[in-house]
Amino acid sequence: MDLKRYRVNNIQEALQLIKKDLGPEAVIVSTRQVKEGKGTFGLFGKTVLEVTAALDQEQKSAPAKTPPPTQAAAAVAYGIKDQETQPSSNVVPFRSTSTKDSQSLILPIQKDVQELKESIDEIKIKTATYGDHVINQLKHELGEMRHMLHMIVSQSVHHDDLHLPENLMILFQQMKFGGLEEKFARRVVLEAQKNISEEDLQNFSYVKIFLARMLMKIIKTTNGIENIEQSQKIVSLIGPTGVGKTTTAAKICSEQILQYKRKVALITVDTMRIAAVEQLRAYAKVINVPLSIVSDKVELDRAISSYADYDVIVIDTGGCSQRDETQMFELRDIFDERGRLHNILVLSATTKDSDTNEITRKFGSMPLDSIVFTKLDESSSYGSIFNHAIRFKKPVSYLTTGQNVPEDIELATKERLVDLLLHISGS
Ligand SMILES: Nc1nc2c(ncn2[C@@H]2O[C@H](COP(=O)(O)OP(=O)(O)OP(=O)(O)O)[C@@H](O)[C@H]2O)c(=O)[nH]1
Ligand SMILES: [Mg+2]
Repeated sequence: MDLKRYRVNNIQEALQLIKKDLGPEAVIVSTRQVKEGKGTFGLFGKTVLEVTAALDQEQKSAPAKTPPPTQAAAAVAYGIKDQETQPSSNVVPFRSTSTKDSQSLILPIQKDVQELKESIDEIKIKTATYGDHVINQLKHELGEMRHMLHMIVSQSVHHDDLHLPENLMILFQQMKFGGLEEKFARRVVLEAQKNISEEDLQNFSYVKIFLARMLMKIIKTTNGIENIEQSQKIVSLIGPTGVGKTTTAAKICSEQILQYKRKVALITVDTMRIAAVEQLRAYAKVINVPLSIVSDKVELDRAISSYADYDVIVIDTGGCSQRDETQMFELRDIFDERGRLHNILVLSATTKDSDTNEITRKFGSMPLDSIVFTKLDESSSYGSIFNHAIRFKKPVSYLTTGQNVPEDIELATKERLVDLLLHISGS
């Protein structure tokens, strides 16, 4: 067995040298990367490839003999036979022996195995350190959870004026954690306590369904824009910036076309921002509806008149900060109209209650016919929808649940809204 070791820059280089030195029947028995050079402990040396190749003496003397399958496969895999001959300048003398002793073949493999073991040990040490880090993180999070639990328990202790049977107390807590304001949650459970018998109060499902029915009476919905009685439905989407007015306008248009086969037109009063107009133009093209761009009430009236033979007109507006008096004045000038226009206030389910209240109060200076809650997919607490419904008594028309047009919109139904708070379908 002839065995040679080479230090080369790449495998192609090795193949050329092996072919030149040992011939086309040689096989590669091992490869590994090693540091070469003057750096301390070889740390800063260049990394080169160390390739060990072997040629069986019998093969050398009888070149026509087919190598064993594995060697043949290796030879093909490394393409030794296909390489051009090059001068063997990078040969590292190893051991050239003609003995049949297979030790010479085993030795480099043993060395490789040893190195592999060392690498694994190194990885084990690193993993152990990483494990510690993860465990510490988990411990920290566990500590935080314990703290939160403590807060929850101590909060419930503050309800010592609230003497509720266990099932009602659980549902009271659930509604509160779902974002329903405490005073509303209290009112609901106390009313339920008065109306449910002692026996039924022991039945959790019964109590839950009872509360669901109560909440369904509180919240109002419009069945999308089907509540609009006029033969031509004209809806305008108004609201603060970035809540999803334009996306929702496109979704409503699609719903009207696909589900009701109605003739739909789009109008935008967002003339200031080129990008916003382009966004709506792109939607109009995809949905295949005409689009008019208007800047004031006169132009809006003209555009509406031009769509006299359309079943539905959807009007998109530019985002308006409730604190910007000038913007609010301009919007009011156009949409402060009862009867003909159905104004939909678009609110994001991710906006905190206090902001939603302020927004609704400011936009409420115009007639608001319904509310759309967007971005339900980005929220985990839906009690604010009920807080809003209880506080402002405005019906909800649609819910949107993602960015996809037209898919991510649904009619707001009482069942769905109550389910968001009480998780009835999941129980
Ligand atoms: N996750 C999620 N994103 C939404 C939803 N509705 C709209 N968006 C995204 O919210 C962003 C703003 O949506 P727009 O429709 O442009 O909002 P807008 O109210 O018209 O914004 P302005 O005209 O700038 O005031 C976009 O990235 C939308 O894809 C929804 O239901 N869920
Ligand atoms: Mg917009």
